[in-house]
Amino acid sequence: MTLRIGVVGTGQMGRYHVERLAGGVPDAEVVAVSDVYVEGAKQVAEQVGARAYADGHELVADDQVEAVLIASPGFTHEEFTLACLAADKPVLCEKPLAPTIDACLRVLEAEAAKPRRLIQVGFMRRYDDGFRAMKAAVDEGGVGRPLLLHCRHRNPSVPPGFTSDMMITDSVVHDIDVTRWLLGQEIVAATVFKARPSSLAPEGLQDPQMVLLETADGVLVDVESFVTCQFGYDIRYELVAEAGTVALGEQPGVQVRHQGQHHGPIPADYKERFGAAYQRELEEWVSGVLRGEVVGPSAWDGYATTAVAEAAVESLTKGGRVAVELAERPALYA
Ligand code: ISE
Repeated sequence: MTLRIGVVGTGQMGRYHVERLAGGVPDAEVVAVSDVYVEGAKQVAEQVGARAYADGHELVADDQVEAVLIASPGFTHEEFTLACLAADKPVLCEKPLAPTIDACLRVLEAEAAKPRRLIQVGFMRRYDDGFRAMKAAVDEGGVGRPLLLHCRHRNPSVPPGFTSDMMITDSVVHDIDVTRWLLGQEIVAATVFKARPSSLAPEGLQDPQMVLLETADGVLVDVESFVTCQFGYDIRYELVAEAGTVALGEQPGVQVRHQGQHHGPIPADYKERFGAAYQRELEEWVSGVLRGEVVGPSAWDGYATTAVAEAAVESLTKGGRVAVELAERPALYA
């Protein structure tokens, strides 16, 4: 059985997903793509033998499309997820679910009225072997109750136009989701501290930032977001618990010791570091939809992450600690 998929957005992430879906995800077929830059959509469509649309709503309405992957800009995610809900079509929406709390709540309200979940949000770290092993170690309980979580989220560089706010809404959102997923708790406050900006960062970019998150049970999480670190894509976590620690990424890849030196690889970017996670995310989404279920990160996870990100941006902008107050969790996401 094959799942016929439409991909909205043929920019960098959309093309990345189309290549994976068409090139190696079992039981997946890309039958349509869309982009407001329709020439770009046509190029991608021709490569995989799909139809091309300028309007994502026409793609969602296409009766050959059974499921949708949204990889268009974040400000369009609300309209396209709502269109998929109206058409009763399962949808994998790249993060963020939507850029604002209000937009996320509108999507939640629409999905909560459905008999089953249709939305999955693209928090792909949950599909990474390292993060899954980290969660297994925490859940096994041998190290005791978590107390602190140290996160290092470093990019070597960012594209032109990347803003200080985007360091949170585009980058730190992954650490916010991992924190909620790893610890099984909501985040109740965010405080952002500004370091001395790197002289190698674009003019005006507040880089690095330290984001301090507080969870409902009192675990403190510090996230270093440094998006112009130059040396590579460096993701490192250390969870500190009552009787031990669980660490990830301290020495990525194979370490070579030779002639009194040791060295190892550092990924160049997030696609290299999380390529296998993106692959598993797509494989598990497709197989789940073919079984009639959507079990990955939910619209609630997308909403809660956007709520924390909004609080962090407010702290970045105005200073101080900003509390996070979530709406009541609908039964659909119990
Ligand atoms: C990018 O969009 C990602 O999703 C990467 O995981 C993150 O590290 C990067 O900072 C974002 O720009």
